[in-house]
Order: sequence, then structure tokens, then C-alpha cells
Amino acid sequence: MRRREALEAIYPRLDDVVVVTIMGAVAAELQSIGHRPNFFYLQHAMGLASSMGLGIALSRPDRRVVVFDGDGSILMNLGGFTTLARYRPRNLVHVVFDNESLLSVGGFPTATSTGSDLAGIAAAAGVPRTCTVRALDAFVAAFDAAMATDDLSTIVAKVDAVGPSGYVTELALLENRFEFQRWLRADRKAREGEGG
Ligand SMILES: Cc1ncc(C[n+]2csc(CCOP(=O)(O)OP(=O)(O)O)c2C)c(N)n1
Repeated sequence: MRRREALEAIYPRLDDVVVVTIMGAVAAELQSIGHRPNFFYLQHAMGLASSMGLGIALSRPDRRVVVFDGDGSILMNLGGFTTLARYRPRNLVHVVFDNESLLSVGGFPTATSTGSDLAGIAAAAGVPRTCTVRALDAFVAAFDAAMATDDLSTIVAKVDAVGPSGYVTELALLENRFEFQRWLRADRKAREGEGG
């Protein structure tokens, strides 16, 4: 499975959910499919996308939060799983695209290429719903099930180690930061106006 086709398949489901991604290949791929103001691409802070998603999920229990992570990023901060499990945000869907490589910085192999099992680590950390998927239809089914379930899920999607030709996009970090903040504020206000 290619990560880009996985993203394309679930893109229509990302309309009114909060999306946080790691930097690099996945951010560039999602932007090339179509940026939206509810998408935030966390630059530089490897391993902390799920932490940012956790904070948003806890402060916005009325909204689904989807985090797109990578195996190399996860391995930089394995404690992220224990914190996620501890606070167990029921509105968070954590997708880990595992290409067994640090693709965005040259493709060095990570520990998942020698057998480390991120879904197993997540489960042992206490994440209540975990799975590993290897094909597109299984990924879409797992994603839809996670979105429809009122509990924390980590989906490890095994993907090919291929990405876009470049990772620099037109959207500047600060522009994304301010736009995303404004979207979150406006969305909260609108929801409060609805009485939600
Ligand atoms: C703390 C930190 N160390 C190193 C980097 C450089 N860096 C940026 S992306 C990346 C690889 C990310 O690997 P992974 O999460 O597996 O995603 P992939 O690139 O394979 O899609 C690295 C090492 C960084 N941004 N932050």
C-alpha cells in the first residue's frame, strides 16, 4: 500500500475533523491532495504529533481528532503511547504510517524494519484499540471503524517507503499555525452557538 493512496481514500472523511500530521513526506502528500484550514502539520517536533492531538482532543471532546504519524517519529517518543493511553481521549484516531524508514531524511531503516511491532507496543502501553493493516481496503475499514467508535484507536498502516519528490510546500509554518488556531477558535464558537 502507498501512503498517498491511503490518504486519498480517507480524505473525504477529513472534512470537519481536526487533523495533525508529522512533518515531511506525509505533510507534503496531504497538502498536495488538498490543504484545509483544519489541518496542522507539526514541523520539527518528531514524536509529538500524538501529544498535540491529545491536547486538542481533551480540550475539544466534541470533535474527532485524527493524527497522522510515522514509525520514525513514534520511535523518537515511545512514551507518547503511555500518555495517550493514560488520558484515553475517546475522540482520537491515531494513524501510524509505518514505512520502516526515516523516509523524509534519506530513508534510513528504523527498528520496525527489524521486527519492532508498534501496534503491539501501543497495546502494551494501554491503548484500547490497536491493529496493523497492510492493504488499502483493510486500512479504510479500520479507519472507518475507529472513526465510528467512541474510544482511542491506534492504526498501524504498513506502507511502501515512497513519497513525493520534494517536501517543501508553499504553506509556511507560521501561516499554517495562525490559520489552524483561527479555525479551532471559530469552530468552538460556532459549536457553542449551536449549544454544543
Ligand atoms: C527531533 C528531530 N530530530 C530529527 C528531525 C529530522 N527529521 C525530520 S523528518 C524525519 C524522519 C521522520 O520519519 P518517519 O516518522 O518515519 O516519517 P517518514 O519520513 O518515513 O514519512 C527526521 C529524522 C526532526 N525533525 N526532529
